[in-house]
Amino acid sequence: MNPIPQDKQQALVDRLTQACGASYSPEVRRRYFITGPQWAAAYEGHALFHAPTRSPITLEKVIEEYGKIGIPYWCTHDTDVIPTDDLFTPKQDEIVGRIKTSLAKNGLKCSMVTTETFHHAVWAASAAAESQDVREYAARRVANTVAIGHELGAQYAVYWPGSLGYYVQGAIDETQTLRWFADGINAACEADIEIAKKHNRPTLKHALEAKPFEPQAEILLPTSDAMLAFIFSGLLKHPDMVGLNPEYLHELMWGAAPRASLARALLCKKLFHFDINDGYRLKHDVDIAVGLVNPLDWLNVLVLLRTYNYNGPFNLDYKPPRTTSNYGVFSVSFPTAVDRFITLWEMAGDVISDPIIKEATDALKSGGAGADQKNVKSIVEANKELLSLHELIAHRIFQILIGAHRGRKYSV
Ligand code: GCO
Ligand code: MN
Ligand code: MN
Repeated sequence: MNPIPQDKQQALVDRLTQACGASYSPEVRRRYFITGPQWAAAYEGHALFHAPTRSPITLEKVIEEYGKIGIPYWCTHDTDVIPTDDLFTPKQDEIVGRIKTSLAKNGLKCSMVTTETFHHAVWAASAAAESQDVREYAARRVANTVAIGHELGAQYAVYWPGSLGYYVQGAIDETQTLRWFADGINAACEADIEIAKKHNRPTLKHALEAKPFEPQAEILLPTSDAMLAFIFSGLLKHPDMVGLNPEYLHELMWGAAPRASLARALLCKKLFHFDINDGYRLKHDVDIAVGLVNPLDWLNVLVLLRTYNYNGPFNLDYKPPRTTSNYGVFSVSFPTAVDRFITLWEMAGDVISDPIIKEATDALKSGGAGADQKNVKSIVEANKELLSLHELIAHRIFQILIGAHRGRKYSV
């Protein structure tokens, strides 16, 4: 094998990406409510045990490349684009101005803004820390993010309270910390009501995001279900403004069926926003791109969301692997993630309209004939043969996933 010269490597990656085929045009991609985070494209490959493998890129570059791919919406943490020390200063306005120009130039819209409350030293004891100074600063920060959101035309604000928890038990009172956290969300909603009035815009949808394991050792709101309980706890002044931003992998991480988590959020009318990615159960937050680990599960998730007309954003919250280059982030990572999502979304439509699945599902709902309701044995007998349809439906969904429903099989 001949080593590949460095100046020929991008061309090779491009040729093989092209050879994969089955990609969608930017126009087609723009029909979906797909959002691209600043932090995902700008992720440099660093982690606790990992040095960066990619070089820094500007917000202008991210927005421009998303535009070329056909990702119609962009979202950001406040400090992804505005250094912490520049917040609340004229530099902030200057940067927000640059974002506006860049979005307009590349035909993108800002969908969502989120406050970084996990990275900076000020959040060492979380945004709901004992210190009133920290909590007041947190309230100013979320209000500032809401203001930036309105300025940029966003519809959503997301909160990932990753540092709401502890390493050692006993030092904090969980009930008190959760009350303080509620004060922060209340401050964001109250600020939103005022700012929205000034801008003559609807208020934002405020979406809480749970992650079970990191970065604290113990997390106070580890799952979407915990957050539902929090929303309905009576601590929030505007519970109608607050919902969820579940992340596929965060539900999978603790061992849940993400589809069932989403179903519970849908039932409560709290599925506002959805972070899409992939990974493994009971591992750390590997943030792999959608469909690369669990495509069958993903197909089923999208069947649920299509069935119940979810119309919020699908946010590409994943981390391009450290082995992908700066060039690869936009030539391979993002376009292929978007295309897998679109394919799975359209396949979910195939599942919903599949005549075999439809007939089997209807038959199951009709139930078997002739049961004597007072006789348990008779109820079992009446439904016994029908129930084999459960497994047949699962097989049919697999067939749709791999194209076997269109006659794909191997000649052996
Ligand atoms: C993660 C989290 C974050 C949040 C983001 C939004 O995987 O670490 O999901 O990426 O989505 O902080 O607030
Ligand atoms: Mn996320
Ligand atoms: Mn994650």
